[in-house]
Amino acid sequence: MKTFEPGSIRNVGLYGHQGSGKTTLAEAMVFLGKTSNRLCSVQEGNSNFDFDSEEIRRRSSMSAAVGYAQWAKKLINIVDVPGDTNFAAETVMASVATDLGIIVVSAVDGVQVGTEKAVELLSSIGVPIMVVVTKVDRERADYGKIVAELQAKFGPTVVPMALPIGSEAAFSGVVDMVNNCAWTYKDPLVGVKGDVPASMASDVESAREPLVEKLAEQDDELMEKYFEEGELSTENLQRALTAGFASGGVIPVVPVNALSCAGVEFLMNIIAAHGPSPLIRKGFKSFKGDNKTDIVIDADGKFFGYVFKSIVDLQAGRISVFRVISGSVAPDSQFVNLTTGAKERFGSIVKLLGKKQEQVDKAVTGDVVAVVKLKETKGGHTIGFEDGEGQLVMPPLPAPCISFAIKPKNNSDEDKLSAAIQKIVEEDPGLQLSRDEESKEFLVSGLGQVHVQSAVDKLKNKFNVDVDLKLPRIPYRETIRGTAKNVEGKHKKQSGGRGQFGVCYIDMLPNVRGGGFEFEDAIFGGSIPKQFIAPIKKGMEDCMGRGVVAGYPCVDIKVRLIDGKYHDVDSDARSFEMAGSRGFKAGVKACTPIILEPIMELTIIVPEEYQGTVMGDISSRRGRIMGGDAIGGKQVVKATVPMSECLQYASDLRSMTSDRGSFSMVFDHYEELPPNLAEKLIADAKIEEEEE
Ligand SMILES: Nc1nc2c(ncn2[C@@H]2O[C@H](COP(=O)(O)OP(=O)(O)O)[C@@H](O)[C@H]2O)c(=O)[nH]1
Ligand SMILES: [Mg+2]
Repeated sequence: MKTFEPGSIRNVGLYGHQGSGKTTLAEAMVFLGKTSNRLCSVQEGNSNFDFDSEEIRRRSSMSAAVGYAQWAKKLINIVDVPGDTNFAAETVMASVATDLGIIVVSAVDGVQVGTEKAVELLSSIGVPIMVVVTKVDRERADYGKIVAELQAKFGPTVVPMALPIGSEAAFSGVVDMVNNCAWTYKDPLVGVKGDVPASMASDVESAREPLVEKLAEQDDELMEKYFEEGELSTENLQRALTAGFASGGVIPVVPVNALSCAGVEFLMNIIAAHGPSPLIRKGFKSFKGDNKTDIVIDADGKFFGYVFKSIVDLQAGRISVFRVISGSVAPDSQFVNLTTGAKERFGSIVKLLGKKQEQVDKAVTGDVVAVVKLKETKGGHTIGFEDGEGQLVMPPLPAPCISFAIKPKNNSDEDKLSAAIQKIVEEDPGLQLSRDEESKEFLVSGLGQVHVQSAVDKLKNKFNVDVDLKLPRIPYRETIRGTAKNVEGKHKKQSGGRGQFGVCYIDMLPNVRGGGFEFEDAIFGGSIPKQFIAPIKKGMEDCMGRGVVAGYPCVDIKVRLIDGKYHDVDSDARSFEMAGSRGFKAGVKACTPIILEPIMELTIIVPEEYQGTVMGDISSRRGRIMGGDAIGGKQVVKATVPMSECLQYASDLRSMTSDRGSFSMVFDHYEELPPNLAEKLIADAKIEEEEE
C-alpha cells in the first residue's frame, strides 16, 4: 500500500448510540474505498469491524475496531466505537484516533443517551464533530424531526448541509447544499451527480439560508461579503466548510442509507475534501511527573505514539494498535515503551481492517497502524524514544462501578480461567480484575451488569471456561458519626514462656468524606517506644480494610494516639499491631458506626409520554431527580439512585418504555444508608460470621 502524506490523512471515529448504524456505515466506507472486496454486514455476522466471536454472537460491537479506505487521493482511517455505555472505556481510548467525530444518529430513534455521551466526550476534548443520520430509508424515518432534536439538544451550530431526496422506502439520494447539486442512487453504489430536483426547490431554499449564514460566520471577510451580496460563491462556501470543521464552528448534518451505501460516497467526499488533517489536531498533552506540556506535532520530529487498543488474537497473538502522534516510524525497528520503560523490538508495521493486516513501508504522523507480538506494550501505553516527551495525557476512563465474583464451575479450570480473564481484561480497559484475598475468588469489575456478563460469555464461548457468577457485592463502606476519647486497645497474653503485651489509648473522630484514614501520633514523653507506633498504625489499617460492624472497608476516620503501655520483655511489634486493631474496633463501636452506600448518577432519555412513569419509578427506588430538559419530543431526566436499587435498571427501563428509552449510569458519591437498611445489613453480616 502506498504511503500517504500526513496532510492527506483523515482520522474519523464513528460514535453514537448502540444500534444507530455505526458499524454498518464503517462497512460501507471500507467497501466503497475497496479495502474490503465485499459489502459485509453486522446482521450476517461477517463484519470486518465486529470480528470477535462474542460480537458476532450478539450482532453488536463490544470493542473499538479500526479500518481504512482510500478515497479521493486521501487515506480515511476509521475507528468504529461501541455505542453501548457498558463499553464506554473503549470510546474514550478511541478518541485518540479521532480528528473528526462522526456522530451517527438513527432517523427513526433520534437523539439517545449514546448520542449525548458521545457529543459530551468529543466536545470535552475539543474534537470537531459532524452528524450522519442513518436509516432514512426505514419506515417512520423523519430527517427534519431529527435535525430539530439535534438543534434543541446541541444548539444552532448544528446545520443540515444535505437533504434527503425522498423518504422511507423512496429515499433515493441527497441534495448537497454547499455545491448546489444532487446525488441520486439508482444503483446504490454509484451516485449520479445532477441538478437539485425541481420539486425540492423551496425546501432547499429555506434549508440553505441558515447553512450559508453559519458558514459565513466562520470568517469575518465572508460575513461582510454575505451581508453585501446576500449570497456566497461555491468556492467560498467550501472554504468556510473546511474552516468550520477545523474550528468546530459548524456541525454539519447529512443523511445516508448505510445499509445500501446510498449517500455514503457523498459523505466520504466531504470528509476527504473538508475534514481536518492530523497536522492540525489540537490538545494533545504529555506528562512527566506533575508537569504537563503541549505536544508540538511535527511530521519530521521524533517518533511519539499512543497504543489505544490491544487485540489479543488466539492465533496471531497480541496486536497493538497505535496512533502516530508525531514523527514517523519504520518497520524492523524498536521503540521505548514510555509507560513501563521497556525497549520493544518489532518487525512489520501493518494497517488493519478489523484484524486483517496489510504491511506498510512507513507510518507517518497521524496514521493509525499496528504491530504484532510486542512483549509488554498494551493498550494505554505511550511509545516513543527514551528522551521522549513523557506519557500522553488521556481523558479519564469511566470507573468500574460493579463487581462480581467468578469461580470456575470445574475446579481444574483455575489456571485456564486466570490466563483467559487476563486476556479479556487486556482487550477492554473498562474491566478490572482483582482477587478477593479472603475468598480467593476473582473479582471482575466493570461499568455495568451487561459489561461483566459479556466478559463471562467470552470466557465460555471463546476460551471454553465455564464460570459461576456470584451476585455483585455492593461496595458499601463503614464509617463513624460520633467521637470517642481515651479508648483502650489492649493485647495481653502473659501465661507461661515469653508473653505478648501492648496497650494503646486513642481518640477517634470522623474525617471529611473522601478524607480517608488519618493517624496522628500525639504521644509525648515516650509511654511506648517509637518503634511500636508504626505497628499500631498497621494494625488499624488492616482492621479498616476488613471492616468492623458489617465486613465492609472503613473510610474517613481520624485517630489520635494519645497514650500506651509496654513491657520490657513481652512487648513486640505483633503485640502492638493487635493492640492497634483492638483499639480501632472498640473506637468504631463507641463512635456510632454508620454504613455508606454508593449512589449512581443516571441520565435517562425517553419519549415524553414516559416521563411520568420513569420519574415515579426513580422515587420508588429511593432516587432523587436532579434535573432534566426537553429535546424535541423527548425528555432528558437526570437522577441519583442508590446502586443497590438499580442493578437491573437496563431491563426495567426496557419494559417501562417498550424499549424506547435509553440511559447511562456512573458512580457519583457515597451517602449514609438509612438506619433500617443498615441494621439489616449488619444483622446479615453477623449471621455470616456465625456460620463461618
Ligand atoms: N435500513 C437500514 N438499516 C440500517 C442502517 N444502518 C444500520 N442499519 C441496521 O441497524 C442495525 C444496527 O446496525 P449496526 O451497524 O450494528 O449499529 P451500531 O451498533 O451503531 O454499530 C443493523 O441491523 C443494521 O443492518 C440504514 O441506514 N438503513
Ligand atoms: Mg457497532
